[in-house]
Amino acid sequence: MSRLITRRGLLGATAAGLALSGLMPAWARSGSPGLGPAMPLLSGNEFRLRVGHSPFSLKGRTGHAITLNGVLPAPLIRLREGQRVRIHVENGLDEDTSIHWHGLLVPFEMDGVPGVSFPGIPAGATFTYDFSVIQSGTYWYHSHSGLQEQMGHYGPMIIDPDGADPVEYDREHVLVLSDWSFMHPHEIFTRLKQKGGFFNRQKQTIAGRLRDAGGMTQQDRAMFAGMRMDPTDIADVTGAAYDYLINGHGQVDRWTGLFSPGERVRLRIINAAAQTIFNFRIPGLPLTVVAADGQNVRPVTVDEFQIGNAETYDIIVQPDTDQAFSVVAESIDRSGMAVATLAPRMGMSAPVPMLRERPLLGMKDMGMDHGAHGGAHAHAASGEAKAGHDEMDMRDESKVAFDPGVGVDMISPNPVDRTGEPGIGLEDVGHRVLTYRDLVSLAPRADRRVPSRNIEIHLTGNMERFMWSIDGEKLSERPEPYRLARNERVRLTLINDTMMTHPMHLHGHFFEIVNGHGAHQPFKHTVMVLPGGKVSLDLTADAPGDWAFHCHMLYHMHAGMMRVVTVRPLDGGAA
Ligand SMILES: [Cu+2]
Repeated sequence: MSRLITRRGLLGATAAGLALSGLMPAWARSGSPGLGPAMPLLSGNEFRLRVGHSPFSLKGRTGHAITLNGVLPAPLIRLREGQRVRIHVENGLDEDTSIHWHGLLVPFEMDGVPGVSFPGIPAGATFTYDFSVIQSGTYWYHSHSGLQEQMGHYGPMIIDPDGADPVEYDREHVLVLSDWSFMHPHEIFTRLKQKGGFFNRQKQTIAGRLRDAGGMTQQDRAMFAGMRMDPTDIADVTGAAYDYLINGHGQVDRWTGLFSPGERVRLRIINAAAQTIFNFRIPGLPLTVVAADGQNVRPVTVDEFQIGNAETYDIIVQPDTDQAFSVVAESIDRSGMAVATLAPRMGMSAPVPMLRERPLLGMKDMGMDHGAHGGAHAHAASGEAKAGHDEMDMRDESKVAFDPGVGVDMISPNPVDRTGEPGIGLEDVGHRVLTYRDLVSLAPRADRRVPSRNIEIHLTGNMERFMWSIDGEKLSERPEPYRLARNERVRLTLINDTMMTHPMHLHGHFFEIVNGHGAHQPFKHTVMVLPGGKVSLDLTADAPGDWAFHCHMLYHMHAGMMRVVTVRPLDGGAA
């Protein structure tokens, strides 16, 4: 404890009070009044972060965490648009570490990806990140070394706008969603390599499939069996291995955010999970989305949204009654959930909904388009949509420009744009669910050029062998980088040739999701590509350097689902 006090004392925080709360940063402690001037955080032009080992306790059990300044999640960093910041990161581990500032537009040498943009921070060394802050919004930061992120190496970052904030609010909270396991991440990875579906305890047995009256047709079942796939393979690490956290708290030791009835409360929601996509809702409260990935959007009100790894949403809720509400972040496969409480006072609680019925994958997730009402999912599949499955080639090599090896078990025969869909399992939940097509940028973009070319990029894998790649090649095979000319306007079309949702992240840039909103296409740093689907992204390659482009599922990235995007020349203007 004395070490914690000393360290925090150096940071200028109110040391004694904090030390008693152990591993939680003050903003994440159970019972937060919200972010305010008195809340300890890291801000200003210069501060330190120390990466180290800490114990982490949950449900009476203690595990081993990798933390920054001794807390999980890591300290809240709050900066202001237009400022410059120097952040000294000291590596107290006995292995390399790094920090990547997720969504921040920084010179590539400050981006923090070992082997791509800098060498990493060796054990015992200190690296100073030094950059100007040229944007505002809700972001986060995390390790880009090995599997450290899974063990707690992640934290939130807020950048206040230089001018007026278009979003009005009376109070704000940060909600960091994450997944925690007492199993070491290397062991999780080993198990996944042994069998892709290792953690799927929801597998349908053959008997169960036959009994499942609302389930799949005979042909659907044959398709899945033929491809050695399981329609319940929605997530590869599940509640069997995970506890799901909000601000470092599990379901039992629940985090509470306070409000006064009638206030406009801004919630800054960050999915910092290693391998979990969440469905987020607050039963009883409409959610007005005002920003996505830190970028302001026209307010849109929904009842639920799916949030992929590394995405952030800012929402406004306005509870006007003297009651508590449950904040629910359900894992996409519904094997578990994180729960927090919004309440006027401490000690209040609200009912927590049951986990909903698990979703099943269907033919559309295999990249088969059945038209507008073709029974996209096994739930809804009916006899009408089955003709022709048997003849469908699920691995037609003529559809791709690369040589698909053993690492590619499927090539989507007919991938469709799924940006108008709410995400796996949310098609029929009976209330409003956000889709990417609902996102409209508040400000129009400056670059009105039409993309001069389209780069087609296939997200590929072999689910059973837990092999993941891009265009059939793993990063370790040293594939050619994608080369963009500086200031080029280009379209990337991502095609998902797998049956999992991949949250794809490009460093150093915001791309726009091509969603029909013209100059107001939403800016994003991370986009979920639905199974068997495709999405087009427009991009102005205005950041020279070498940038990581990868799936933000930690174990997919670790398995090789990552590439380098090179923007040249480094000096001068247009190429
Ligand atoms: Cu992935």
